[in-house]
Amino acid sequence: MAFTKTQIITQIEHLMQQKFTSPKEAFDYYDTNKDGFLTKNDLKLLLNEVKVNLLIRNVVAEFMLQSFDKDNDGLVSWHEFKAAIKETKFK
Ligand SMILES: [Ca+2]
Ligand SMILES: [Ca+2]
Repeated sequence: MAFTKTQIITQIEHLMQQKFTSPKEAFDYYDTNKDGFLTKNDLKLLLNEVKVNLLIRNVVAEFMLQSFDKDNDGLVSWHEFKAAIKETKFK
């Protein structure tokens, strides 16, 4: 199954507009342990909600982590998340 960063971001954007009022609210929701970072598992939770197939979820989570994680610490900070979402038209 093919997927691109744009397609995934678009899916996430739709989810957020339906479920959340702001990207920060979404970030806080998926940051389950409230340490200010999203782990790969947190991203998988998000991908579950945007109906990414279970078979590719792990691959997509890895892909998202790599494209969002600018400082390569293996975590997505609020700053990195915001920067990724900013590429969309989310308001
Ligand atoms: Ca966390
Ligand atoms: Ca990071």
